[in-house]
Amino acid sequence: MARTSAEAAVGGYAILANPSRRSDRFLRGLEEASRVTFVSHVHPDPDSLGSMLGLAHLVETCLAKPTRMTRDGPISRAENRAMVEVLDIELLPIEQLTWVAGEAVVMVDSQPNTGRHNIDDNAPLYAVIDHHDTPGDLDGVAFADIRRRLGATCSLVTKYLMEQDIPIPKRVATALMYGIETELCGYPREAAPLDDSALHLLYPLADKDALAKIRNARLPESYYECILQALQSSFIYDRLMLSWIDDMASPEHAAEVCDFMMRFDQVDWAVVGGVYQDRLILSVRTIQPHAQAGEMLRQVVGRLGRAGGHDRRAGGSIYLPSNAASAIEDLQGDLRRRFLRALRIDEDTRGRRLMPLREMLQNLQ
Ligand SMILES: [Mn+2]
Repeated sequence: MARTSAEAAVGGYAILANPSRRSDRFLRGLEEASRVTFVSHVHPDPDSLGSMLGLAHLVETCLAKPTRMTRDGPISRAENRAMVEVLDIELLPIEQLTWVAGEAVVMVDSQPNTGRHNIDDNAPLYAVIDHHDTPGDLDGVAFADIRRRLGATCSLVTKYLMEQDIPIPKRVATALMYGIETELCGYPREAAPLDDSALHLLYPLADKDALAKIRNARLPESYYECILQALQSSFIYDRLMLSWIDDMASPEHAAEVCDFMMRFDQVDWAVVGGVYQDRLILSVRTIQPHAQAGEMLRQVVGRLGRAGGHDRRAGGSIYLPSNAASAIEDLQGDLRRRFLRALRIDEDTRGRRLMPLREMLQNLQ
């Protein structure tokens, strides 16, 4: 049955009986495309990778068009690298892209002009499919499907595949499932019923051995260096813990460390700021529901840089004109005041070290 609908689609409008379905409208707009290229945000995560892979499968199966998947910047998180390797996902670096006549670009898991892309402005952007709170510039985009309540873009892509009733290969199911899992199976959990129904569909189809390899990816030495630095620099202000890392080997370390720090049972908010090249990378987590962490971080960062995210997770980056220790300390002080103000914590609150200095010194002996 599934094969019939795929064949029918290649022939034209046969399956487009219900024009209100988003997946029908999405595919209809691509019928004249010569090729479809998928792009996502910088340092693509499993939700971006799974969404690109799922939609490429949809377009190849239903429209028999050639597709390309891309990566914007390096993939640094150990699990994400393992995902690309284990599932053998071919990604074209975004700076190598050139466009052919009639090409259509589909952006997943982010929106244009949010400061999360290096794609050139002339890209023939046809569609944006996303679930972030961070609003982007959708002017002139023919197809947009933005669902802010959804835990993962991969859930939306799974729904498109279900609507078109095409078989989902093991590799695609594994990528989609891992994409959803990483976005919502941790804690804090931000999930909608569609996320759960997508997981329910994908679980029996997914390659469990591949998932185990990805989930248990081995970690580089730099991860432990960052954890140590964060532990030594952490200060607690009421229900907020702030941690700094001087020098990170990868921009993802801020988020990895923040996931770890958020589990501390005495705070509701964890903020990690780490220097990566000429930027301070910020990561925020909260256990409070409906906290609008993305909006909070956007306010805190303001004109200093870019930020965005979800209810309980957010990230941002600030350009550093100088890597001098004093310049970074000044910025850290400024950000500390801004975070305290944003969370309505008394600005005169004296921070308490997570690890008392005396103990740190004693441990060295
Ligand atoms: Mn996502």
